[in-house]
Parts: sequence; C-alpha cells; structure tokens
Amino acid sequence: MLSKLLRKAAPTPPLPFAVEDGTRIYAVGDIHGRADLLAEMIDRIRVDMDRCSAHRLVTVFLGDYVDRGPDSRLVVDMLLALSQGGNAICLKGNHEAILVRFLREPILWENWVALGGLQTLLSYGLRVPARLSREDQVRVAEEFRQALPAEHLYFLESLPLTHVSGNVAFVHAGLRPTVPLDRQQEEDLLWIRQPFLDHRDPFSHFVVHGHTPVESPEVHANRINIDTGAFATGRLSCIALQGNSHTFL
Ligand SMILES: [Mn+2]
Repeated sequence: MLSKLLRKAAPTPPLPFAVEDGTRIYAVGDIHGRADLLAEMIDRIRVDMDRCSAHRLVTVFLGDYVDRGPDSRLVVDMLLALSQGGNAICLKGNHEAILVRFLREPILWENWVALGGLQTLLSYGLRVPARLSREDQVRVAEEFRQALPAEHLYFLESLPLTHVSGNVAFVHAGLRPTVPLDRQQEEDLLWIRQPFLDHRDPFSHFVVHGHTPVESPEVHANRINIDTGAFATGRLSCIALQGNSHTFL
C-alpha cells in the first residue's frame, strides 16, 4: 500500500532540457510597464539567489518591457541598471521593436497606438491623442526622440533577440518550427504565434518564451510559456532553471 502511494507521488519525468552546468537562470515574462511587479520580482529573485548553490547566476528578461502599463520609463530604468550590473540579459520584444521603428517611420503611429504606445509616451511626459494627422505623427516622433534619454534609446535599439544556455533557447515569441536557431528571422522571434504554439515536436532547442498571454505558466514537452499577462492580471511570472530542473518563483 505504502509503496503504491510512493509510486504515485513520484515526480513527473524531467523535461528534455539542461542549462549550462553550474548555472541557475531566471527568466522573467512580459512586464509591459508594470514597474511595481518588476520590483517585487527582482526582490524574489535576489532572495532565491542568496540561498541557491549555483556559482553562476543569470537573469533573462524575455522582452515587452514597454506599452500598455503605466511605468514603461521606470521599467527601462530598472532594467538598464540591472543589465549594467552585469548578470541580467534583456531580450527584445515586439513592443521594443515597434517603438524604435516608430521613431524612424512615424507612419507606424496607428500600429504602435494599437499596442499601447500612448501609455509609453505618457510615461516619458508626452500626452498625445490617439488620432493624429501625418504631420503630427512626424512631430510626435521627433518629440519622443527628444524625450527619450540617449541611454534608453541605445538600450532599446541594441537588445539581443535570443539567449542560449545548454540546449535551452530564451526568446520573446518563439521559433519558426524546423528552422535552426541561427537561421531564424527576427520577425518570427518577436511576433510568431500559431505555427510555433501548435508545434508538438521538438524544436532545435527547448524554448522558454513569452508574448502570448496564458492564465498560468504553461509547461510543454518542447517549450515553456511564462507570459501571464502582467499588465491585465497583475501576475508577472519567473521561472528558475538549473540543470534539468525548473521551479517557478
Ligand atoms: Mn509580445
């Protein structure tokens, strides 16, 4: 009887991934201007770091720092400070991509507004109506460029698309199935949904990603999604990977 119970309680088989030896990697999902949730999560990660055994600690932010929520500017400030501290890697999300593109292509105004860009502008001190003439779009792009601290622009422009440790790839949205990581297109890494989400076979790497909000983190045989829609739900998710085990903070 007891042995039967013990067998039942046995842990599920490990997922087919292993991060680099001796490394503990924290991955944080889509923040979208929720500096309050980011601050809490940074504290939780620090507590976990203090009591873990790994000799190398890395935090990977999966992109979508800006738009929708109220504090995009502050979130960028916090991430800048962390990445300058040396053990945080901030990946690019589609929202960072369109923000930077808007500066050069003001005609993308409506696309950016549809993604919550007005809230980002507000956090940088620009109150702008959603509907603008072409002329005003150009003017707002110029005003935004002036309001953006140079280090913010540089940070947003130079975010990497992926981070790899062992056989795990960290990326904002996902991978185009059957295409190797080094041949992936930026468009897919930042925006992909169905072809990636529906894929049941292994990818070139085990994938940890965000971009598509889910109620709670989703663990699949080939990927883990940790975008829990922080902006709307108040839940920001973080997963810690070490060896071939994972835990949610
Ligand atoms: Mn996204």
